[in-house]
Amino acid sequence: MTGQFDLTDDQRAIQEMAQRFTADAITPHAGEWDEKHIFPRDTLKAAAELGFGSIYVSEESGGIGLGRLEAALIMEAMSYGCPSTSAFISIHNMATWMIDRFGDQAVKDKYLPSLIGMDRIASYCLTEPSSGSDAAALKTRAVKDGDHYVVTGSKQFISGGGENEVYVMMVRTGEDGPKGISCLVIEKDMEGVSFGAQEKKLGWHSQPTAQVNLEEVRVPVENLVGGEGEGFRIAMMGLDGGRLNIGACSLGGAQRCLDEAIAYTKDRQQFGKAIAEFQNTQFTLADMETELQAARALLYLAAAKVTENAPDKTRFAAMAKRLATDTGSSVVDRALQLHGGYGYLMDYPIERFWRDLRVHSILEGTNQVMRMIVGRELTR
Ligand code: FAD
Ligand code: 2MC
Repeated sequence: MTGQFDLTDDQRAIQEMAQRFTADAITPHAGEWDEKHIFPRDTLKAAAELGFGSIYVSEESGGIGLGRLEAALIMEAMSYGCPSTSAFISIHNMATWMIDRFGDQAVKDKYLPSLIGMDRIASYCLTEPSSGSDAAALKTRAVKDGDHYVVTGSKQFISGGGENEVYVMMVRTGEDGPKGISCLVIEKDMEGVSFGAQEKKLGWHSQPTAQVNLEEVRVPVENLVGGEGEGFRIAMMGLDGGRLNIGACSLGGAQRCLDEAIAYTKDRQQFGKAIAEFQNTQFTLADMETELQAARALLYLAAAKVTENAPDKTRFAAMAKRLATDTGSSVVDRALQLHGGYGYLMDYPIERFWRDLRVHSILEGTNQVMRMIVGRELTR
């Protein structure tokens, strides 16, 4: 019975590899990346050398062809050091997978080799200034002109905006609503592509976020991923996996803060004893551990469902993202409380995790949208 709920030897090996990479290449630097807003391009390249730029890209296309549970394990491990950097790698994986899964051979040949090695990095562009949660209302328009699309519009909050070379973008080629949306690969250097100023954010400081503007950008028709009108479904299928990864990033960050809180409360003395000896501390730690394990169990189950393409995969991914991100933030908040005033200082890592995890309840679909997906399916 327990075997069914345990990781396999291969999964443990992948997890350990990601944990080792994190301890060596991420954890020692994450505080500085946050404080100085450093985008660690060399570390991303090193992650790609382990296959982490193409985790669920097929082996046939040069990826490492793993499942979504393995991807979650890698994201969770890297978030133990830096949720912001881990989530950035997740977004690249989501966009790269969309090209591999839905693109024809020409678009795969054009982009996948450099994306797999993270020599070029991919952004995922769905959100617009006037369409966030209501993603199917997007307005960026692509009009066919011979063997090109001419694209005009604006994408808001794009992770990697201004830095990344490749933008996997949802654009309108047809009617209003989801059926008029297509998926196009647009390059940073194409004429008419420009970027807004870098956004100043509460967290996620190790990665850039900017508006992407398109002014009559001529994009070859061969850059279409999937057929015309299939872009919304492709975008949503990308997010089924992305949401698992964002949940996993919250789990990894929260686990780090739980471990920090255990060590701190065993060391810190008040009223003549370690604060870990107070029943309140032990009950708080017990709840943090229990809730984290419960969220992790749901997330791993949801990941297995996405790998298997189970009919209820989207609902499970939404439930897992909602629970893991809310639980993650709540665990980190309690870890901060257990550190007292020191938790509020940048001398300790907790406040960075508190800031980094906050956005996980908002992006890749707000947690209200996650409830909408689940509630709709339950009452359909
Ligand atoms: P809105 O949709 O305006 O929502 C505002 C509030 O209303 C929310 O609380 C929401 O839950 C609530 N709400 C809306 N509709 C409903 C409803 N029907 N029922 C109940 N409540 C509702 N997008 C990309 O495409 N690519 C990226 O790389 C990317 N990176 C991001 C990075 C950062 C740091 C941030 C902050 C955002 C990023 N986003 C990205 C955008 C993100 O996905 C959106 O912010 C998110 O989907 C919410 O959209 P919105 O901000 O327009 O909020
Ligand atoms: N897989 C496959 N198809 C899907 C799907 C999924 N997960 N979700 C929806 N579809 C299909 C759906 O079946 C329907 O097709 P059909 O009419 O043929 O049945 C079509 O897509 C339209 O779906 P809905 O009718 O559900 O569309 P609606 O407009 O009502 O809204 C909603 C769907 C709210 C779930 C979607 O707009 C959404 O997810 N909004 C949140 C936006 C979001 O997550 N943004 C994240 C941006 S990325 C980011 O933040 C990063 C940091 C990278």
